[in-house]
Amino acid sequence: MDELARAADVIAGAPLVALACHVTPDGDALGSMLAMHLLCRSQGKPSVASWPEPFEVAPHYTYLPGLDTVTKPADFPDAPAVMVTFDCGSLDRLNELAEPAREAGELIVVDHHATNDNYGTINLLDADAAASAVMVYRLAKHLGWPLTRDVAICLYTGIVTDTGRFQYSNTSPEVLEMATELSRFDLPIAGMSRQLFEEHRFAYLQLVAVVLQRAELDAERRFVATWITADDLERFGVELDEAEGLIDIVRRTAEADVSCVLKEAPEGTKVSLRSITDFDVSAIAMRFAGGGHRAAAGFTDPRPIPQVLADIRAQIPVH
Ligand SMILES: [Mn+2]
Repeated sequence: MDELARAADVIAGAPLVALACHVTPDGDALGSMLAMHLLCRSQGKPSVASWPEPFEVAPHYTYLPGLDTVTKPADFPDAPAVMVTFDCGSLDRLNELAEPAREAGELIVVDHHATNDNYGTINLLDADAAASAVMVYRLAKHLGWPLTRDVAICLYTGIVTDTGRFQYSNTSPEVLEMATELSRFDLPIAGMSRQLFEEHRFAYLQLVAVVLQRAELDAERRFVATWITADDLERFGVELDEAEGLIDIVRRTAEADVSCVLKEAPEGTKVSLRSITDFDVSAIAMRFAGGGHRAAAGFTDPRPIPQVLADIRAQIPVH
């Protein structure tokens, strides 16, 4: 039996399905997990859904259906019979929920990261899938579980965020056909787009001005980088996860092929990398115990920003 059929069998037979996604979840992590949570509920199947502390949702994602039914990580089952993880390339991205994952009877990994290390008992992986939400969509079809409008909102959020509004190279016929089907559920597309991609607090926009002003362009390497310190966040009254989309502004630099944003976080320096050529930024992220895709990757390093930036720069060849 293939992995999709095995996953569907295990989920269909589970008394309770414990769902989790990676720490500081993005639109695809939350969207794919909540879609499965709502699908379970629509089938009368008990499920819990959670992610590691900080147990918060970035302002872009607060409209997602199902957020009122999620479970704090402290209340997550210790040893679930069936657990499913979403958009999570390795166990360490689950922080405190990695322990229940290790203890789970069956661990189904639903993911599309090329760097996924196959940590499940069933690994539903497709590096060519545009989003983890695509994998959930396939799983729902295989289960024969009909979509609902709320499920469609969650799945659409996963694909529209991971394809950069259907603009990145992962925008395949499959994902566009999926969007077509989802759009039949009378989705609030304009409202979601505004909240996901357009809207920011004025304080954040002022922080962006400072951060762009200090950006460094290394013309020889075609590399652009900037950073946000804890002082910046305090000065402007901005939360770290509000700055998630900063890389999408920095990577617009015409003179750069590789772009980088570094953020000072309590656990160290959080790094986002993007590439618009064949240069594989996930290879850099892997050197620093991170992961991702060829075109988009990241990692966290305990050292301060200047040292981390110097090490990243050294990995990028001079043209
Ligand atoms: Mn994803």
